[in-house]
Parts: sequence; structure tokens; C-alpha cells
Amino acid sequence: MKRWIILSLAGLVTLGLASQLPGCASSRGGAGASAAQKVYVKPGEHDAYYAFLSGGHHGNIYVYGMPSCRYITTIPVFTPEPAVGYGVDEESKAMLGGFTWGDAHHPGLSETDGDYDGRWLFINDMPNARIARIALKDFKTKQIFGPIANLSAAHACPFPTPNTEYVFAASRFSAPVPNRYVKVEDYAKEFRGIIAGIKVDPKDGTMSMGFEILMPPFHWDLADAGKGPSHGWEFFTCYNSEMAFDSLEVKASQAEMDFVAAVDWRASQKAVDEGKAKMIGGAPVLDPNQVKGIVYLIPVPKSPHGVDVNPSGEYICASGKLQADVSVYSFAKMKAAIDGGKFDGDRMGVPVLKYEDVLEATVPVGLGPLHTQFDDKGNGYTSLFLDSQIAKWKVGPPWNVVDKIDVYYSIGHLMASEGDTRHPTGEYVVALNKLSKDRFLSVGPTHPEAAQLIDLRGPKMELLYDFPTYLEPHYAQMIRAEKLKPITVYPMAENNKPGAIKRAEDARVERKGNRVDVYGLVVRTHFTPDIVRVNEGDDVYFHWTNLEQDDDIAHGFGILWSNCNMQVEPGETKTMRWKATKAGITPFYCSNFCSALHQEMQGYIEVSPRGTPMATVQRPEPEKTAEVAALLRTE
Ligand code: RUQ
Ligand code: CUA
Repeated sequence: MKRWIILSLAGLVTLGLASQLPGCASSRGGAGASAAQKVYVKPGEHDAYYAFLSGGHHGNIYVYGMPSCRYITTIPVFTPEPAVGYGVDEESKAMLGGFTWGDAHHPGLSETDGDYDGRWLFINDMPNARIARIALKDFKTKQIFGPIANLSAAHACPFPTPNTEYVFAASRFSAPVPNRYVKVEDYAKEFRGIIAGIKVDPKDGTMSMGFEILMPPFHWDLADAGKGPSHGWEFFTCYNSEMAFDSLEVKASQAEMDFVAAVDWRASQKAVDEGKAKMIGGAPVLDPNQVKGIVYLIPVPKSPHGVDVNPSGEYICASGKLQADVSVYSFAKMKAAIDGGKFDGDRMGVPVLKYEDVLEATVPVGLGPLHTQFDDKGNGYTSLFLDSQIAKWKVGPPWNVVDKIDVYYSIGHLMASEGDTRHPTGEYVVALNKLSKDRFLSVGPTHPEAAQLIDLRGPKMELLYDFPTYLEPHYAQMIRAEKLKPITVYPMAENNKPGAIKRAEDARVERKGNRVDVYGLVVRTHFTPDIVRVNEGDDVYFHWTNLEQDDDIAHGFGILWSNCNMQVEPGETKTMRWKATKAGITPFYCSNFCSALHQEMQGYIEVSPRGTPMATVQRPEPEKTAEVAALLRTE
């Protein structure tokens, strides 16, 4: 090993490349390595980063490892997932609230001091104005907040603040607030936008309503949190400040300037706490006509899309998608203009700052700039939709473009390694392209999306790898793998679910009227009980507890001729409802391969004709329970 290092170092020195050796332990394939070496992660070894890609209108999150670009898993969020029973078991079904889809755009990792802390991942469902929180302890969705009152779609969402004090949402489409029947032609008069600040409990991540601000009926598009000097502010782009309500593709591109809204979230919360809000639809709404000092507008040329704050928090970078520049605003100048009361009128009570007063620079990046991410060396990386390129530019004088790379094709978002935090790692960027065209084997007219891994460590960006993704990542975030410490089993001692049982002797079937509760165990390789007797017409609730504490030993529970299937992980209890509609025999089985005798893990539901007399409690025969108990003791 040592010899190998000495030899390769000698080789690098002869090549004059030693000075370019990457300093970071997680870097793979130093200078001179081929693209293949740089993405190669040996069998059995792990990647340096987790990447969380939004699933778009698939309504979930895809997890990849970087730099190998290996797909690891899907986290179901807004959409049922039959393999694991998400949206099928009672708890997750209740969380979905009757919706069976979502359109997830922007993952937002929780932060402490402006850096990812690996605790939670937030993601928006744009059309239904919801935000979900996933715990990264077990990669499971824990809460879905919303539909948020008064909001029509949440696109500028969730974009957490530096200590995850808030996640945000803003109406992509404006609508009447409160929503009621009006003529669409009365748009300017009757429609309004909403910016919502959703509080996050610092201990357990629980989301709750913080405040809402009534905004002009523009299309609120994207957001980012201030940090460092701009901590306490959240920035939102908008288009359609023309307030068109039809043929937007023409009418919403007329004005020279649209806006970035700068929201002082501490002042907004304070105003709500002081009782200055009006309750609308159950949410406290602040009207900038009455409550001053909570929100300001900064003019931005040509229908901006992304807004991104640089790592130091000094600059706010907005990309006018119909121009060829990124407009960079200085937070210090913005603050000075506000403090000096230098405004250029207002829009529906929101003071407008003067463009010249707050602009720091325009960077001629290229056509169709959408989103910007950052590295650790003072560079910004902007995706160019129309040029199908990424432009690398200096954040600071002379504000020039220093490199460009082609991507395939039509890039939307991009994700750099921890590239929207206080401390980006500067190793990689992934281009999230909207079109893949000819990049992969054809699978018919529905193409996969195309993601591309690019190395940022050298002086020039280098394309390393292409990988397809299923529909449709918008934004994504990449976090150093060592920040996450997922559990591998649920500790049985912490299982206090109401349906849980922890001993074979407690397995039973209880009946009250026509409600039947089955308290059972799933342990290799047996359902206890494996014969369940019910009556036609009964409502049957199966509560299965997986008592195993071994890695990777999940059991399934699938019932024939039904939509009922779920997975029960080690240490977990899950409840599923099944209706006994017809007298007869219904088999059930373990749907998740668990052991050599997995195929034998099955049981029967005996459904007797309506009204057949039944004991209120059935227990499996004692010798059967004893067998299982013995099995558990040898565990
Ligand atoms: S968007 S391609 Cu839904 Cu974030 Cu910019
Ligand atoms: Cu239990 Cu398969």
C-alpha cells in the first residue's frame, strides 16, 4: 500500500501535477485520473455524498450516491408506494390526506448555522401547497403540512433558513384571498399572492403556521434564505408583474422589470405576535398596506426565475430567464436604501427599491440563466437553459465568466456539493437536464431525464458521467455522507405504538361489534396468528409488529384480491384496515423476501357468513405461541 502511494506520488510529481492533488479526503481519483476512475466506487465501498433528487410529479424523493451516481432508494412522500405500503397503512394513509399525487420540486435539507446538519429533509408539493418533512434518521416521511391556507400552489418552497427556523411557501398562481367566486377579468383587483412563513420546531422539526403576507398578484417563483449578514431575510422572485391572466407566455413578458421580494421574517413574525394580522382561512395574514417594514421589492430585469444567495450572504443573485445576465444585488446596499427610506413608490403597499441603488453587478453568463450554485473558491455556477451550458463565474470583481461547459440537454436546476450552504465543498456539480433525447438506450416516447456529474476540482469543469433519472428531478441537494447516521432497526424498547405487542402470548384477535382488531407478530418465518376468523361485513384492523432486531429483515403483509400490502421493518408496528366483503377463504402472505422459508410465511382469513357467532377474543393455540416464544428467546 505504502509503496503504491510513493509510486503514484512520484508519478504525479514527474507530471508536475502534485500541486493539484485534491485536499479533501472524500475526493476520488486525483488530478490525472480518468473520468472513469473519478466516479468508480469499488464494490462494497460507499459514496462520499448522498444526493436527494426531487421526484417532480412522481411526488417523491430519489436518493443517489455521489460520485458513483448509483441509485440507492426512493423515499415515498406525496404519492402512495405499494411496495412498502406507503399510503396503504393507516398512519401514512392519514398523512396523505386523501391525495394520491404531488409535484415535488425543491428538496431543502435542514441547516444549522447555514450548513446542512443532516437532521431533516423538507420538500414541497407545488399544486396542493404542502410541505413534507422526512427524518434522515430513518429516511421516512414524518409530517405533511398543508394544504397551506390561502396559497394557490407552492413553488417558491421550502428553502429553509440558516437554523431551520422557517420553511417558506409562496403562491405560484395568484387567486382571490380568501378564495371565492369572482370574474377572472377582475384579476388585478380581486386576486392576490401570498408568502407564507412556516415555523419549524427546533427540537422535533414539527411544522406549524407562522405568518402570511398578502402580496400583489404576481407569479411567485423561487426563493432562497439570507445568511451571514442577510440572515433574517428570505428572498423570492416573481414574474408576471404585468398581472396578466391569459396568454401569459406573451403578456407576462412585456415589462422590463419584475421583482425580488425581500421579506424580513423576524419583523413579520413579530407583527403577527403583536396581533397585527387578520385571520383569513385560519391563517394570520399581514397586509403590507397596514403593516410596514416587513417586505420590499427589488426590480429585476426580464422575468427572473432562480434567486440564490452566495455563501457569505452578501449577494443576492437573480437570473432573468429572458436575458443573458445574472443580476447581483448587494445586501448592504439594500439595507442602506431601506434604512434611508429611498423608495420608488410601491406596488399594493410594498415599497419598491431603486434598481441602481441596490445592484452590485451584472454577469454576462449566457442565454436563459435559471439557477446558481457556489463552490468554496468564490465562484458561482449558473445553469443556462437556452445555451444548454453551465457558466462558472467570479463572485466579486471583475464579475467575469471564467469557464463554460456544455450539458445535454436543456439544463434546469443544478446541484453543487453543499453548494447552497455557507460552506460549499466545491467538488462536484450535477446538471439536472430537462431533455435526454439520445443520451440513453431508447425506451419509447417517454424519455428519462438526464443528469450529469461534473468535476469542479480542476481549473476547468470536467464532465464525468451521465445517468438517467425517472420523472422528474427539479432541484436536488448533495450532502456529505458522514453527516448522516441512519438507524438500521427501530429499537423495540422505543416502540410504543398502540397496536404493538411484544410477546407471542399477547397475540390475539379482538372483536367489538363488527370491528375486529388483530394484534399479531411477524417473525421469521411465521405470522402469529396465521389463522384469523372473522365474519362477512367485518372491518378488520391488522396490527403487525416485527419483533426482529436484525438489519434488513423486513416482512411484508399482502392480502389476496385487495389493494392491501405493506412492509413492516424490524422493531416496527404497522396497522392496516381490510374489509371482509365476502364469505370464503382469503390467503395472506409475506411479500418481502426474508429467509429461506419466506415462501412458507403465510396465513388464512376465514370469513364466515354474516352473523355467525364469534368469540370476542381469539388466541392462537398455546403450543403455537410457545413455539414462537421459544424462537424469540433464541433470537
Ligand atoms: S424550477 S428549472 Cu420548479 Cu425549481 Cu427551476
Ligand atoms: Cu417474512 Cu418473507
